[in-house]
Amino acid sequence: MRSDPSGLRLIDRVDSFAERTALLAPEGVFTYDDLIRASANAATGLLAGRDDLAGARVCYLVPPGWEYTAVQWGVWRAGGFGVPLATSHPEAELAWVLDDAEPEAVIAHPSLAGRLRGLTAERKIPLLLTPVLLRDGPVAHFPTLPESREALMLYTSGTTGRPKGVVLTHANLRAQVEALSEAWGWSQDEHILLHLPLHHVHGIVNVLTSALWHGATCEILPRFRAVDVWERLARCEITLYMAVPTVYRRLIDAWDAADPDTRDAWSEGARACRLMVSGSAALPVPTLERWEKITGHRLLERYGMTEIGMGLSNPLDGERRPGFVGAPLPGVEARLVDEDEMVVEAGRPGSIQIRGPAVFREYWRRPEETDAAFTVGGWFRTGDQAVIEDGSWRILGRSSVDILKTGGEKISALEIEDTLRSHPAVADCAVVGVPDVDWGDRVCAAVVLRPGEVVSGEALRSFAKSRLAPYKVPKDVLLLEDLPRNAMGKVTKPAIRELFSPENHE
Ligand code: MLC
Ligand code: AMP
Repeated sequence: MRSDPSGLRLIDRVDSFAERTALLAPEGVFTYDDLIRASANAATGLLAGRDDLAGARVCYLVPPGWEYTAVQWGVWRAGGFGVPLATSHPEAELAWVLDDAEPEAVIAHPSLAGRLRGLTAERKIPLLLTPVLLRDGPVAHFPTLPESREALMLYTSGTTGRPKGVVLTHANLRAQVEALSEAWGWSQDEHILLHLPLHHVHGIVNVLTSALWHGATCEILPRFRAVDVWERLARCEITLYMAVPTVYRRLIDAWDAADPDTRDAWSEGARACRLMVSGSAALPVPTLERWEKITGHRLLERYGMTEIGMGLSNPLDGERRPGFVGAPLPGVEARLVDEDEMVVEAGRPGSIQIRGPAVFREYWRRPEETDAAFTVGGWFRTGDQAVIEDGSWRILGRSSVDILKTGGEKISALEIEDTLRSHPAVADCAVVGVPDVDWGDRVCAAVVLRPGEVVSGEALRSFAKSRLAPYKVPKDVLLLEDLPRNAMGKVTKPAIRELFSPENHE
């Protein structure tokens, strides 16, 4: 079906498994040939007579599934730079990405287009709908692309300001997928279940792109529901499963709530899986132990980051120590350094730095932040702390108290504080992550109102909800007379965290 080599290995490999099933999606069942055909239609529409999009950004807001995948490949085949938008984001977050990425076009699924119509019209950006873009027709010739071409821009929160775009090239994606292929023993016979959001490396690279690279089958659920996942596992077809710790905990809760026969069927299905992986946040040891009891699987925990893909992983074969994330993946150089950026002595904690072909190129249009993120020798400063014990790495946490992880989503406390401070009744506020068995960090806000103002915590949550992604909205808001400060007048976040501990909180 395909006419030209693309220069992109992911696409050119398809010839050897064109007839195989690529996706079991909410929209139906699709082969690799179908994917080539649909993505050719999308690429033709995007090119609109040109030879190459030459790295122009194309944003897409499409629910996880067949159309999402066809659009992503279409953007790549046309030489475009894909910017997936998050289906959970309100207009204000989408506007931020549009203004930062400056796409030449935005693609939307009709069910989500309403959120983009006003935004694209104001900015005079064409809005293309998937049914039109994917419609069959004569297809163009596509450019042969260098692997250095930008492939994906994924937005990530940092300590400074609003989310920034992480630029990943096709070479980065290939390095990420190849590392996981070798380490986790991927094959064409794999059948992986996917319900993770498709604006992050976890869902896009570790699950979807890895499956498509191998000619395997990716089964996509429209969203996460614990019972749906168990029912799919119970059919004993799924060979690979990857999720964040919050999801494993939800699955355990659903198993506990089920009747004994159902539990047996679910456990048996999970046992039929070849490998189950956890990552994106620390896996609590009790969750690992309980999961092993229920399914017989000791979860393979790995450590990664949007900027680096996956860095460290427990072994496929061999000991997976609870609370540890293993060792560097193939092709990944990793080291621990002290505050002077000297490599620490064996057994001492330090900051994780990563180097290798999987590491991102730059933060989009932020040369200073990019420079600050890398050492002279090209090591990326992750901002995470770890220690190596008996050859295995243990993550100790982040250097900054202002970066939180809730349900696998990284968020900036400062961004949420800025949003709350933009409320006319708010004089000051501080956002903290309170340790939580379900979310990892539970996002909580302490707020001081301006004199004479009366606003409820719930009203402040609604205000935040209209401006921020739902996972950034504080779960608890505490109204205070003043924020706890140290002798220097600086807000003390540990003291604020204490205020949210159960004994201090009605
Ligand atoms: C949803 N909510 C969250 C949340 N997700 N709140 C905090 N943290 C989250 N992660 C909000 C909802 O909007 C809702 O708000 C309320 O919490 C309850 O929602 P829910 O229905 O219980 O949540 P659900 O939609 O089921 O989502 C939970 C989840 C999801 C865990 C399935 O968050 C998820 O898929 N997380 C994975 C994220 C991920 O892929 N991260 C990888 C990043 S890449 P309200 O107000 O309506 O009640 C990376 C690198 C690496 O980290 O190493 O992989
Ligand atoms: P993100 O920027 O969303 O890609 O999130 C990356 C961050 O998630 C890392 O910098 C870590 O802080 C955290 N993380 C990912 N995997 C793990 C893990 N297995 N254990 C602890 N933290 C993790």
